[in-house]
Amino acid sequence: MKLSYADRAKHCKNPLAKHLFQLIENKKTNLALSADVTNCDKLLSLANTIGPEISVLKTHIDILDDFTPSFINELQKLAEKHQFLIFEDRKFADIGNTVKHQYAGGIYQIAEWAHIVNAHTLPGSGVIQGLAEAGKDKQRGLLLLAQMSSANNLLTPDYSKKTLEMAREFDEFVIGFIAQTKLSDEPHWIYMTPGVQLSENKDNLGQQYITPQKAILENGSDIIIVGRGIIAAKDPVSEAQKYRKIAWDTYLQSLT
Ligand code: 5BU
Repeated sequence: MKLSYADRAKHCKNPLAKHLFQLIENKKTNLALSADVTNCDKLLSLANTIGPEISVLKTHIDILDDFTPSFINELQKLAEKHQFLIFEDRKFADIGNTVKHQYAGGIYQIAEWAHIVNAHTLPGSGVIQGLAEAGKDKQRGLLLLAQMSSANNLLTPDYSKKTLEMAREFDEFVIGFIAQTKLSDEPHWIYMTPGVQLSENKDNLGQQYITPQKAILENGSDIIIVGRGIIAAKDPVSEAQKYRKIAWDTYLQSLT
């Protein structure tokens, strides 16, 4: 029998992973919003209106045209108010020393505010060690990119398997994976899946979509990440509610 999110919280070494499983269970939402807009006010408005529906808000901080450090304070207030975690989709992919600086420093100071970040494993485990040096004491969590949603990507099954092995070496900092399908039955890993829409679509730049049902029920994902499926809809709030209900009902179905 499949374990509930609450049961899986008990298996986590990383305190943030534990917190996220509990948050999902308490708030009853396994939906993440990919808030891919280029303007701070628009992002804050999405965070405020859709915040009640989600467990995670995913950002690309470097696509904001009008970023200022005060924007982060506003976003943090909304994360507190609506109880969601902030995931900066930075996809670190360099040697440990460089990613440590990219994570902690620069104008964005990502480690100060992003509960979760992600990294490619292409450079080897130094990328994880470098990020852990800046993030572990702040009780942050790292997701490794094990698979991607885009057409013709180079993340082969062997690459995914080696990514899982690397994660196991650093299971106090790594909380799980960005993946299309679950990689193992170990209950502490969190699987987040981007490339999700209500029908199996594509965009014209290589993005490929699967449905929430396929992601959660067939592929064993925990959290679906939805961007344009919600933010490009006529009524983003009601669309988010629709995705939330489908994702949660599908999770409940997967427990039976
Ligand atoms: P969309 O609008 O739902 O297609 O947005 C998907 C988001 O997830 C977008 O921010 C991408 O950068 C991100 N993404 C993805 O689409 N596919 C992947 O494999 C990874 C990230 Br990793």
